[in-house]
Parts: sequence; structure tokens; C-alpha cells
Amino acid sequence: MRRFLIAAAAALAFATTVEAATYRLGGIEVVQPWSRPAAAGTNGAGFFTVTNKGKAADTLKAVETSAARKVEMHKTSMANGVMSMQRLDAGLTLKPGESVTFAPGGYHLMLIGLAKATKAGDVIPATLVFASGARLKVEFPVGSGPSAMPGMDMDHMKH
Ligand SMILES: [Cu+2]
Repeated sequence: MRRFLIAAAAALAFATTVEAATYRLGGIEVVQPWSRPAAAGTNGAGFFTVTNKGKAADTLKAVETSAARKVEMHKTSMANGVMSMQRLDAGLTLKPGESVTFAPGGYHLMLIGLAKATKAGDVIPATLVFASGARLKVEFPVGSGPSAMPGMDMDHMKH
């Protein structure tokens, strides 16, 4: 029994390591990008944690992907019971040491006008473009996120 438990713990640790994909370029680190299933023509979402481990501030100013017509950075907020999204037109600036998590209900990438449906198991390639000139290529696996959160229907949210 004891041996079995140890084996199970090792398997769990391995699974966690595999899921937490990490991408690095210069001082920028992006951990565990993920997306959710969505229909063609609708808006998808992208989530990840980005950390500036460098010595200077940098700004995530754009995200490029062939999977959608365009990508915007949004922040969801709740006021008086009404959920709304703001577009971050100036991008997202990270001070040295600063870390921001894009997750349902907060910051997110909005993949506007998906070229085709995304379903669990698909991977959406994208490039994060920073003001410093850094271009970090990442992949967003669909449906693999830490999805204990209730689903939100992005198409019905106000912009
Ligand atoms: Cu949005």
C-alpha cells in the first residue's frame, strides 16, 4: 500500500510538470498558457501568467495569432453586479519583478473572430510582442486550463 502511494505521488508530480508549460525570452517568463473551446467566428479567450524577471520595465503591447482576426487585451471587472470588459489600449506594463495572471474574471486575451472552432486538444499558436522588441512564441492548449472556474460566455459580455 505504501509503495503504491509513493508511485501515485510521483505520477501526480510528473503530470503537474508536464502541464505547466513555461516560455522564456530575456527577462520575460510566461507560464501555462491555455484557452477554451469556442465556435468559429466567435471570440475565444487566452489565459497565462506573465512575469518580468528582468531589470527594466517592459510592456506587453500586442499578441499576434493566425487563429483569430485580431487579439485584444481585456480586463473584466464587476461594478454594481454588472460585469464588463475594458480594453487595455496601452498594453500591460510590467515593472521588474511584477507578475500578472490572465484568468477568467480578470485579465484575458480576447481572440476576436476565430478563424475556426477550437476544441479540447487543439493548440493555438501565438506571439506575444513586447515594447522592448521581444517576441515570445507560445502555444495555448485548448481546454487544459485550471478550469475549476464556472464558464463565462464571452460573446454576451459588454465591451
Ligand atoms: Cu474580453
